[in-house]
Amino acid sequence: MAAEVRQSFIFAWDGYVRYAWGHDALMPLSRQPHDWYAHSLLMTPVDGYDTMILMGLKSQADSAKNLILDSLHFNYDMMVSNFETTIRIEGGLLSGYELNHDKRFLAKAIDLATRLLKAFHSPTGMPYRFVNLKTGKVSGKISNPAEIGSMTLEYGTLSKLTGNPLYFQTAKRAAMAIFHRRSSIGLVGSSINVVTGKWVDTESTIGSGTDSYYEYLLKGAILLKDQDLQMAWDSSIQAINHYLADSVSSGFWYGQANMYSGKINRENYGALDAYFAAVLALGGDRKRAIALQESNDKMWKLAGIEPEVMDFSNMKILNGSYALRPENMESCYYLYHFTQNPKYLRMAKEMFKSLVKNCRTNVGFAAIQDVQNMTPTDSMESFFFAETLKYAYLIFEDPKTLNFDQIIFNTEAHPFKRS
Ligand code: DMJ
Repeated sequence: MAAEVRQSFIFAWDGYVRYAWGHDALMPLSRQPHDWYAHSLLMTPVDGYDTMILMGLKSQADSAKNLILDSLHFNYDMMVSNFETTIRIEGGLLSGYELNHDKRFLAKAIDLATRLLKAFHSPTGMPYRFVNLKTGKVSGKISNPAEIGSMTLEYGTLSKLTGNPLYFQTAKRAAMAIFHRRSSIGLVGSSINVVTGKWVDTESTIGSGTDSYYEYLLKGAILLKDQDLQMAWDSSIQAINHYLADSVSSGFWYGQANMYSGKINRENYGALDAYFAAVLALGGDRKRAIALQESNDKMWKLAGIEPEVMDFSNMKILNGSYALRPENMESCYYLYHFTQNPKYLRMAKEMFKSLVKNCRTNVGFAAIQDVQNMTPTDSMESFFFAETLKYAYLIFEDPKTLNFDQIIFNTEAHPFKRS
């Protein structure tokens, strides 16, 4: 299975090389390149580089490295997403540096971080959503916990590597600004104004828009041995399990509740939420992690591939798209690591086989518009290279390939050293 996953990576990367070289991504149906902004930030090579190293793909890794070092520049007058650029590009450069030791990766990571830090210049310390890489101009004052609180791993690592504490302090202040605005029952909302610090949407969720905020409280506490992040995680997980956990006839899930009353108002769950089994396992709650992974598996099998959103009270699909997301595979990997139960190998195998069957095109892998009829759509996100194929590979490969206990993955599956 590991060889099969590796072969799929080579196949998808060859498609990128042939039709989208130098661009952010390949559109796998039209065979056209896709860029997020006016200038490419090399999303696919930067995101995929550490997966190539872990898979032992030397020639691919060498050519991706040369492309990155020659052509990745940041002095562009363009607005970029602070969150996406941090988790994909900053994260990829830092893990690339830690694996490859070429100082030019670190120099690029410092250059990028210096530009992105301007996003944090708000009255609350919470970053605006967008920042101009050249001018430092910002926009997007209505943001969410994930986009605000998911930078401690990248900036903590950068502070460690450079000896400059400013990066970590800035990222931690933003994450703690969310935590300090939790309600009296310990929940956070899903949308907030970074200028006033007032909540705009008071629905609480572990899912889209909040997901990596929680993930980074726990992982930040572990990677950076930070007691404030540990305290914030300990307090948050209690509230999450008290108010958002929902056991119904279809299984154990997490729903959405009002952050002030704790009353469940929606029972939605989807591909993004599946990360939480991994986080529970990493946090030592094996019982809930196992139960949630059973639900994740059920969700995957509902239509043959998991949907973006479903209602777990009646198991009806509400949004049938599948963006080649990694979270379910990621949780399989964590559960297998912690339990060594071969059932997670079988789960992952089934997921990977159905992904190949339904998403493989002539030049790569395509997202699905609706898993209820498996119509493909013209997108192959860089996280497919960074995360989905990496987790799938690591489940089946010799665990010595990457010592789990010595690293922490950022939310884009870039491993950072725990030293
Ligand atoms: C990735 O960019 C990251 O995992 C992020 O935290 C959530 N969305 C995608 C993958 O689904």
